[in-house]
Amino acid sequence: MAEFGQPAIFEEEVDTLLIGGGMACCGAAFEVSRWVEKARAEGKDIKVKLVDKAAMSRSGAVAQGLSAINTYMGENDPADYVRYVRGDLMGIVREDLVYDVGRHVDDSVHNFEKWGLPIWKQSGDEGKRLVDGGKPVRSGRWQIMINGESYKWIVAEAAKKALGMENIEEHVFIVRLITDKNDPNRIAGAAGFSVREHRIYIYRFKCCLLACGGAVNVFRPRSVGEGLGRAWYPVWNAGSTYSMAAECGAELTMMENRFVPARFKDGYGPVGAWFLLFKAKSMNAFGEDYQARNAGDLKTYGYDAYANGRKMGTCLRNHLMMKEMKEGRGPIFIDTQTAMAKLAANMTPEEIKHLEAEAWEDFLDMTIAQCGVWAGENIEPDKEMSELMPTEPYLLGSHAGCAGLWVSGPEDLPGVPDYYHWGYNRMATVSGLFTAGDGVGASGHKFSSGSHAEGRIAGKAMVQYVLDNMDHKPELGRSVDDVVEELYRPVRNFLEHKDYTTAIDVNPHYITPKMFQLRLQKVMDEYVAGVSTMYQTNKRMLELAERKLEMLREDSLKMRAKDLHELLRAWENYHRLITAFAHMKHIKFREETRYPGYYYRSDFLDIDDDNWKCFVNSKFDRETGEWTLRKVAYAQLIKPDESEPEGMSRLGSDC
Ligand code: SFD
Ligand code: AMP
Repeated sequence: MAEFGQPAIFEEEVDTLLIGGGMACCGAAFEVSRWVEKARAEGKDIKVKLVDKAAMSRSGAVAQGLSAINTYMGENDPADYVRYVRGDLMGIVREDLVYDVGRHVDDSVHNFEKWGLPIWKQSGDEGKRLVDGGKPVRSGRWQIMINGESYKWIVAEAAKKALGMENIEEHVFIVRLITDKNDPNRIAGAAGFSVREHRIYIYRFKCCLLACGGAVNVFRPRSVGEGLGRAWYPVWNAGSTYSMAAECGAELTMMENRFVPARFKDGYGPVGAWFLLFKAKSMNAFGEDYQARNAGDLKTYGYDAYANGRKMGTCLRNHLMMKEMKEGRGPIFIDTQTAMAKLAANMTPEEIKHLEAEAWEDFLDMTIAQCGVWAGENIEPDKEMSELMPTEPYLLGSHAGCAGLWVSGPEDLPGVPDYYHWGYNRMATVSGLFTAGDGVGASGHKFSSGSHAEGRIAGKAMVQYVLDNMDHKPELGRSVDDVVEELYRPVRNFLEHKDYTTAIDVNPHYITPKMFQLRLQKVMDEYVAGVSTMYQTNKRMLELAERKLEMLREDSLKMRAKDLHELLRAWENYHRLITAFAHMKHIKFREETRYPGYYYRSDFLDIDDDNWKCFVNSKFDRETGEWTLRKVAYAQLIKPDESEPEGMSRLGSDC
């Protein structure tokens, strides 16, 4: 029987492996199964497997549910969606990828409804599905409201049915991708371990989908003590996508980008429904409209959008809020009670009761802790305002951010430059390595629905890859012994040295995963534009960060694992470290402040379109530890709208 320190080894060969069980992988599972069935009918057998570090029904960012689907086209043109995403992300996005999501996303949403997700309908259309012309309740131009506590459960159930539980391995954490023995630029396998039993899993495959979400807890969070598990994005998204891709040589893009959401303070409750549906206003400590007050500030950045009455992108909204806080006019409040009173003005008592229930349900559906804060602090949203706060930074590619992998796009769009398309759709620069959702860079604002749709896009392309490479036999570029040795190093560190001291956590021979994480977060927070410097950094600070991160990388070999839980934490933190490196290197390379309100290069405070209206891509060499960065030209595929004033294409967040 396997025991701690001597795990059982399970080896398996499949045609394609889906790594992760979130929105993207659920989409891929659903789509792959359709094409596998078709291939089977033609006499070709394709074996698919999915591995998730958690239980799929409640894994990933949608674990707690959501209250809105933020990307649904409906009556909108995908070209306008591209304009919106481009504006929100300050002008630099892969418009081919964004358009591709826009034209496919609605089919995913229609399927969610078919599988049982309740989608709010306008009065008169209750019970009428979207596909049958039912009109959704829109909170914004792109967002629709749902009763989404069980959203993930519903989407996962469809994925499980499509794949079959015998092809799904839950509670397996993938640590490493392995390239092919005969071609270092081709993917051949992945290695991970069970977080429940003493087992190591080694998979060989022709291609894989790496969709392990974004990166949380890279920065010191605002939460402290027992609250440490509280963050806005899911703490179990540990940067696995970016680090595993980087370590097998895949090119990353826009890793300087991050998302700093404005959230209800301490509970991290999202603001979308409150601003868009309930039409709440935010204000400074003195009840002033700080957005109007600071509008002139946008002009100094070269942005006169707000002055012209257009709505601005997410980071600029943050900028106005941060300026207010820096200059001592905080805290920022969101006026929930006035918003509710206005909505209730013409309502019956019964309708008002329903409105109050919706106000709570918004958070009960997706961020339960916010209700805990309200209850704990005696805040009733219809009677009292709540504080808003910009959170610690997160790295992600699917929400209002665009960090991720550089991938090949669709081939059928006009005007797409060659360097946007070199292979299968959503394939990275390493052959056979695909990604989706938070994994795809330079293409944000997909949200839950777009991530599912993108998983489907990747899934379809992956089946084609398998069919085109039917005779290929993957061979691992490393021996299984070598991989096992590496994965269980933290366990060995513990077993070899645990008796050296009497206090289990204090030992000169090892570092606990928790200590490692705190060290990483301190460096990132204090030098790489975290909350403690109000999101500011400069070249010198970044140089110091690099030195400290380099030392942390040396010490990563000393991480200990006293049980399987710590083994998981050790590798999650290693993934965070490599992700942190990428973020720091990219911020250092881009000598401008492209995203005021997300971070500031205080030595280059301007937005410098002449030199930096381009992508930044990077590659990591695992052997030497070297990062190589380069600029890649941005191509505008969708022309600015005639209604957009000149220079506005990079701006308008027309929600
Ligand atoms: O309110 C490994 N999101 C919202 N999307 C919407 O459409 N509407 C909203 O209302 C949104 N809001 C929101 C959102 C997220 C959160 C946390 C909150 C509120 C509180 C965003 C979406 O959820 C997000 O865009 C998608 O979920 C992204 O999909 P994907 O597939 O890229 O990531 P995932 O779902 O987190 O899944 C990751 C999976 O990987 C697994 N995993 N498995 C094996 N080995 C490893 N090493 C692994 N590492 C991770 C995970 O278990 C998971 O299955 S609002 O704020 O706007
Ligand atoms: P959030 O709840 O902040 O994650 O936002 C959900 C959706 O609403 C996203 O599409 C946001 O871009 C959008 N959104 C949130 N707040 C605002 C706002 N004040 N103005 C315009 N759009 C917003």
